Amino acid sequence: MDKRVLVRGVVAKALGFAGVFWAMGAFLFPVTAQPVPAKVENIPHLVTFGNKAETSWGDDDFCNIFFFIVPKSYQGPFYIRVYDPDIGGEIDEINVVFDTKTEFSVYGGEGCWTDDIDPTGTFKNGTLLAKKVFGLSPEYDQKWYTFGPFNPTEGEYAEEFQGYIFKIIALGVDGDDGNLYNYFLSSSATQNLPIEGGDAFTYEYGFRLWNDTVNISHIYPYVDNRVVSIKQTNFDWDDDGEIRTVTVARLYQLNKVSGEDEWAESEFKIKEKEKNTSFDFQFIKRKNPMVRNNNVVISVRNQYGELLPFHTVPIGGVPKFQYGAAAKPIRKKH
Ligand SMILES: [Ca+2]
Ligand SMILES: [Ca+2]
Ligand SMILES: [Ca+2]
Ligand SMILES: [Ca+2]
Repeated sequence: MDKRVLVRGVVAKALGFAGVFWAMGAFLFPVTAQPVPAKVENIPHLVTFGNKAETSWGDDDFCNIFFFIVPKSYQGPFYIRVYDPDIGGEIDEINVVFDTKTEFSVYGGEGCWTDDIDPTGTFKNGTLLAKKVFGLSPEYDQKWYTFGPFNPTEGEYAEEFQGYIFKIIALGVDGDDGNLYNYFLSSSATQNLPIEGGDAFTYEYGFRLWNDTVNISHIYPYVDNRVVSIKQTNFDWDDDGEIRTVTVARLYQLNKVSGEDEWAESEFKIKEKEKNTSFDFQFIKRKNPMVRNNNVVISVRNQYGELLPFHTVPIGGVPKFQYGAAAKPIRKKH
């Protein structure tokens, strides 16, 4: 059984009648996780800078790693498409002149996920399936480049996701400009056609915020039942507005926010109700003066120091604070 269906089932049971309707929503309104960032995240673009950039531009390590899950029920070829893979023209962030190169590489096989969960590790484990370096190239400006076709079984099989995992790494290999881009997991080489049950996740999320104060971006770490406490880390938030944590048991909580080229950390204990749910980190920009071109890097670790995954579509759905939940005593297990 699909893990998120299982999770929904458990949560629905806990919520009773209302929860059953909420859980049914998964089947009535299937969500697609294939655009990365996903619609529910409301993030304009991912961002990776060239390795000669100052980290004050908002990228701590010039690397973004995403994992895609192709469900075992899907047997056709599939593609990983990259929007605006070039560094130049529209969308991208210039530093004097565009002179940056980004290497996109796709991995499958044993270890592509299980050996590379921490972005400070080697991160190129697994079998290299495809690679391409992009620079200033108008032919890819605001266009899609397609990696593939790939066969799902070329991925690393993960029982817990009932699917095959693939990894794509965006690495700044030269220059000092910002490459902004998006991904799509597609069943077509020429269009964005979602794969039913497909999913994507990352452990360290490097992205661009909107250049307006109306849009709120979100990311959704999944907190499983082993998690006792988490540490949320943000890099180069530039003293923009607020980073809020919303959960089933928190109306909202403010996180410590970072300034220019620095890290900030907030640690908090997980409540019983929050186990096996997704958290909603909300990025609410300051209205005046507005911070433009704000790039930020976010990660979350549990009490063991393990990174928690951000699924582009939250497992169990977007968490909503449940009024009255906080007033109920927590039943202790003996
Ligand atoms: Ca430059
Ligand atoms: Ca471009
Ligand atoms: Ca780009
Ligand atoms: Ca920033």
